Amino acid sequence: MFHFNSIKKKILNIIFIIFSLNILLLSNLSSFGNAWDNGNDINNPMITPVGDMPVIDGIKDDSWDDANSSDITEGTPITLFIMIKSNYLFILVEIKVGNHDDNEYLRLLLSNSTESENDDFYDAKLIQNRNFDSENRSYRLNDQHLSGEEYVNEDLSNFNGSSNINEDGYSFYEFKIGYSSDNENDTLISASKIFVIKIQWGNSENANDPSESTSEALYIQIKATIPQEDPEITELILDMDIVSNITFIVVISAFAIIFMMVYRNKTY
Ligand SMILES: [Ca+2]
Ligand SMILES: [Ca+2]
Repeated sequence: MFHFNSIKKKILNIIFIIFSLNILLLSNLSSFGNAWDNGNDINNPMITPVGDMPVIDGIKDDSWDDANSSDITEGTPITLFIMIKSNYLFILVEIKVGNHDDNEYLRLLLSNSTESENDDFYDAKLIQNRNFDSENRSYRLNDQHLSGEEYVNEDLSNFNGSSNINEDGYSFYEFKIGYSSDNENDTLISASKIFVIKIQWGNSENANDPSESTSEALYIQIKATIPQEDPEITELILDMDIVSNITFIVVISAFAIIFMMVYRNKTY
């Protein structure tokens, strides 16, 4: 009896250690890298509210007051604001550090779905600065797509953007992205859609000290009511949801009835 209790105690100790290690591992994973504090989970995406139409000038004006936001709190402090207006997705990224390389850039990476492997971020929008920390600053915009492991420029552009530095020395990147695009390489945006974005920022190869950081995945959902080009598609998706729910209930009920009939047959 004593021997059995001792084995039981050892097994319980091992289970306790495995359980504790799992909790440690999970808490480390959740704080790893450039993680967002909002919208970091596919089941809890960041919702895009309807805001006012902002001027694309790299300045965070009052039109951003109704936007939803998410923060990267470890490493470089960054806040991303998001909203929609008139079939455009607006994103503003604030990098809260005082010193900026003359060649600082910010690239928005977009997946066309909820998939978030590196290859899934096929579409990208780049704002590349020149002389950023001086009076003569300028920037260029490039709509891009992934080719191998690099983002290459496209002839067609489906966004407008701008960058600027405010009185605190923080840099701002402001994007205006159209829902639809003539370029098959671009992410298409539509009502109810959940998709993933990442941001990538750094100093270009021409910089004195080249660097690049990439955020964790940020799940966003276009959820406000927006006039759709083809409303029948949305209605069909909703109907299919109801149909699949009803089918599920019918199948489960059928199994329950069959099970009860077999059970009764066996008992009589
Ligand atoms: Ca602005
Ligand atoms: Ca593109």
